[in-house]
Amino acid sequence: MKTNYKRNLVTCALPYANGPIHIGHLAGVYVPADIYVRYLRMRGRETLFVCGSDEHGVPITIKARQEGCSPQDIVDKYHDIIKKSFADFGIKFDIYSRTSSKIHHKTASEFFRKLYDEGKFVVRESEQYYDEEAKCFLADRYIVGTCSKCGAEGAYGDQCEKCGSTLSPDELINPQSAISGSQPVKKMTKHWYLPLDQYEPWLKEWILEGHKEWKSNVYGQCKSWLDGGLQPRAVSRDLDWGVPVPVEGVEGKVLYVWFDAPIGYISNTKELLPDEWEKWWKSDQTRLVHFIGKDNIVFHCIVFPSMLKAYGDGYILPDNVPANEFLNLEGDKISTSQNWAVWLHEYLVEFPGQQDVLRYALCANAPETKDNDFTWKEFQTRNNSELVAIFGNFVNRAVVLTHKYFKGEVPANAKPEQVDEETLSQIPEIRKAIEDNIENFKFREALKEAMNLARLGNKYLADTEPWKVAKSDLDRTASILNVSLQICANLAIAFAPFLPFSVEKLNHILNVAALDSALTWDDLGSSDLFPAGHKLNKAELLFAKIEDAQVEAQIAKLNATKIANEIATAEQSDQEDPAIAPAKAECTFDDFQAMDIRTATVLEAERVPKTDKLLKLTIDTGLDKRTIVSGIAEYYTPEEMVGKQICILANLQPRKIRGIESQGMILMAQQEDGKMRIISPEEKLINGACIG
Ligand code: B3M
Ligand code: ZN
Repeated sequence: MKTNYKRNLVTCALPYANGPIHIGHLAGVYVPADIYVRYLRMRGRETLFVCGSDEHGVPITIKARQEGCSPQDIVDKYHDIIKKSFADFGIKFDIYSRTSSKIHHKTASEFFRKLYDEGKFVVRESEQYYDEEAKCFLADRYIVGTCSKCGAEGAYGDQCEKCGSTLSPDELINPQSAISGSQPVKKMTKHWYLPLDQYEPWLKEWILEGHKEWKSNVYGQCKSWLDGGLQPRAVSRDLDWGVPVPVEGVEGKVLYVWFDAPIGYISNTKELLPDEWEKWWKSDQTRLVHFIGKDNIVFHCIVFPSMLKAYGDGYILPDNVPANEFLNLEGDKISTSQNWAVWLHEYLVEFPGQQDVLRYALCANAPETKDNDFTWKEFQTRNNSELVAIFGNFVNRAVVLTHKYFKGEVPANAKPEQVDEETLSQIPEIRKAIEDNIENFKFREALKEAMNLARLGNKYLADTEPWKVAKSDLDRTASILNVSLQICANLAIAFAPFLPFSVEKLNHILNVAALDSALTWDDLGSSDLFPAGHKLNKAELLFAKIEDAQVEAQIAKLNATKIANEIATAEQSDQEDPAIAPAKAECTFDDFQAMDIRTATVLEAERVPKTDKLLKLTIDTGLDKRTIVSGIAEYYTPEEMVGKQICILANLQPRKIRGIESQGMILMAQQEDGKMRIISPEEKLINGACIG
């Protein structure tokens, strides 16, 4: 592991420009990265902080379709909102650009083309779903159907949001195009693949041997990908939104968003520093660090490094990828579509000027090692019991007392005592602890240490009681306040990476601008930061108490969201399952005759493992014994089904459900409560009796 780098290139995951930013984004990626960068800069280490909007990919086109506008309209709208939120919360990128920029298209296109020319891709033809009405191939997200794992309707071709399973379009029952509603067909298409399998031995060496220091959640995920064996990954898509595949004669194909997005880090650096960008990307003196969320690990640790390795030409690889886990909100997963989130632009309206409170609460509770929960109650407690009661209170007492007894001028340390030395000697230890934690991406611990410095100040005041001493010994009071103000100056340094707005306020109160030189990280631990006679500004409260009514209003707002979601779901299922379904279109006698409807008896029944709704039935049709998988587990137990005579559609095309071939369909009727009942003959009939 190399340690003596000259400069740091820090990147943050490029957020998709299809929605605003919420607390989950901030806690997982942007607050920790910003703390890290502010810290590096305070230490005088040359640092570049790069981010931007990810403006390609299916999430953008889906949003455009939902809102009835163009993808460009969507990214223009959200890019501005996101950029503003970051600026509002003090996330201070050197550049926040976007992947729809010209320079990005050019950079990504050239990147692809070089790999293409050098034969670094493999070409594969495969069958993909195609929408014949809309005349386009369907991205996995654009195919909806019944989840074969849990039976839920409305699952996507890449994921079921109900049970959380990762799916492929082939695992959907009754796949439909989300664009036209038609049934998609399979059609051949050609794509370029990055043969990750070829990079596997190198990746194993580089990560598993070379980067054992990575966070265990990151290392662990990489290890399980590598142990599972890597497959070639398609780097192009049949879509019309993105960076066009730069190959002559190829149309209607773009680079896969996960191919172009990480190149965005490079493009954005180029945009900012057209003449110097290579020093940041192609020098072994640069330390590259990617801050991301856990769902992006494979792309930043495996795919992008393989792309860079394939490209060669001196590109560096990430030295660390400190990914965080997820933040939940009041016990539930944050969800943009369910509006289950705290949006930054809304927070700012409701808690104006209180960005640092959120930065503090999110860092103190950051999901560094496991998923964590944000609650408004905890937010209030963090503010009232820590920021207000510890940090703010200490600073306020020190400054107010200095105004009271010494006209706001730092008094000379006229009468030192041992307790002063004992107190001050702890600051360098706290500094060391903050440094070690930040360098190891343990921002929660680092923040705790900074707060311990404020605790130390409070304890010192409680032990020395200057307000009492002042009655008899002004020299000793002078010393106590001198020490207290030195601690205040140290707090202004220690908290600077975490709470930039409050530290700016504190610096103003302490009149740091009037010092000969600004406070730097190297000053942290010094007990000599203010000369005697240094004039302070007026005392002001650093933090304001958050009242019960404020957090109750937030909780009420979330409850309203929950109720609205429940009503929407209920309405949707009402629409989907009306008690009396509308009449269907006319059919011909031939259509009817074509259906082979018969009686059959259930011989065996069992639940399909890991599903709520599916039963696997073995039935006697009179013609044969066969298997039918049916979504009736919600209405009948396996025991109830065995021995029942039922009606089946016997000549329905067989299809695989959860890997089991289902040969037919059981006839059922829906009741007004939505429950399904099987249709059984009134009296026992022979099996195989034709119904018609
Ligand atoms: N836009 C994904 C995400 O927000 C993505 C990150 C790209 S980083 C190159 O999860
Ligand atoms: Zn499911």
